[in-house]
Amino acid sequence: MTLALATDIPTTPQLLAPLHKQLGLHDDLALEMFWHMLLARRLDERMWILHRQHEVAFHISGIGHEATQVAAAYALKRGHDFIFPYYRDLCLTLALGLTPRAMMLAMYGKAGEPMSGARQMPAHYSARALNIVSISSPVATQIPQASGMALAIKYQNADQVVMTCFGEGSTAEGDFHEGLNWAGIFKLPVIFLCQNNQYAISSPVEREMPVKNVADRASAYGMPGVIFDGNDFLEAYRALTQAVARARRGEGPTLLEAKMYRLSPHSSDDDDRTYRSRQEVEYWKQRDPLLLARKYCMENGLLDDARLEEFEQRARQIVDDANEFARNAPYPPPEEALNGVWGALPKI
Ligand SMILES: Cc1ncc(C[n+]2csc(CCOP(=O)(O)OP(=O)(O)O)c2C)c(N)n1
Ligand SMILES: [Mg+2]
Repeated sequence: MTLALATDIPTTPQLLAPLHKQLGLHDDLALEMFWHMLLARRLDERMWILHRQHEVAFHISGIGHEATQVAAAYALKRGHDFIFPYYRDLCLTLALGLTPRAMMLAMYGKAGEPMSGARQMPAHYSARALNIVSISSPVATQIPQASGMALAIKYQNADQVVMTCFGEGSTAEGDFHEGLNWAGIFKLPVIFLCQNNQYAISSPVEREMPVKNVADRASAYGMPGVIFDGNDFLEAYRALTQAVARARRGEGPTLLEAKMYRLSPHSSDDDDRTYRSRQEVEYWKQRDPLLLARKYCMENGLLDDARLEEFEQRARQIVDDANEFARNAPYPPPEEALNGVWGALPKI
């Protein structure tokens, strides 16, 4: 009898099914999640390039947030549940069904932009048919709105849930505390998803709050606070599906805190070299959620080099198409500027 070397003995994780299967995701769904992360990244990168080429005026990026966002999209019932997103939710809203053409039309401020008729800034994602509710630019305003929607759902005995997203800096706003307080008192079916990317523009997290974790605040509002690795799309999916299930069972709200890192500057108007070192950014690039998801898919036989190349080419075609479409679209006629603002133009 030959004794197996210690290194030949399968470890416990190897004996178990791959994590995506443990979480109830079949291979195609896990790969589809990776695909949305990849497409979101390539679209986001193109937006940066367009800004640097002076083609568009402004970009605010979701690079580094893709794992948590794709997990959020897959944890919800699309077109049924309600989402109150924030400006970094490119991957979330894309995975929920907002099109790259719509996003590019918003970048260029062109006619036909379906979210606001090109009146809002880019990244103010919304889609009535997908129950993605329009955001306002003041941070955290979406939080009490989400609680209000959840109260309406509870009142009507519907089985929908509500999710809202925000950064950790926004948890210093009164709106955050009021929104969570209400949700806690009335045990509302709402998930508060904090995407803690460690900065609020140039302020590091230690200057934003006196506690270590946003999740620590949950107990003040009578709800669980759950921390997870926001760079890992499957750990994110685990946390999100649990919170969604809890809300759907009528057990009330959850405050989720996804720990991650903002890999890009705050926006196209920000130079992050003035407040954080390149070494720090390089360190976090090792935890880039897209790279981690790619590694997982490769190691678990969901993806190979040929399929990855196919995905890259498809993403490039979709991004090129959206870009050309928006570049060639006309601007809205000036006389439409006040449509949807005034019931009837005031007589002057
Ligand atoms: C009420 C309000 N105050 C300030 C701003 C300016 N502002 C826009 S984004 C931002 C940072 C928010 O940081 P965080 O909530 O952590 O989100 P992140 O941008 O890091 O994703 C600030 C201060 C704003 N839009 N609204
Ligand atoms: Mg932040």
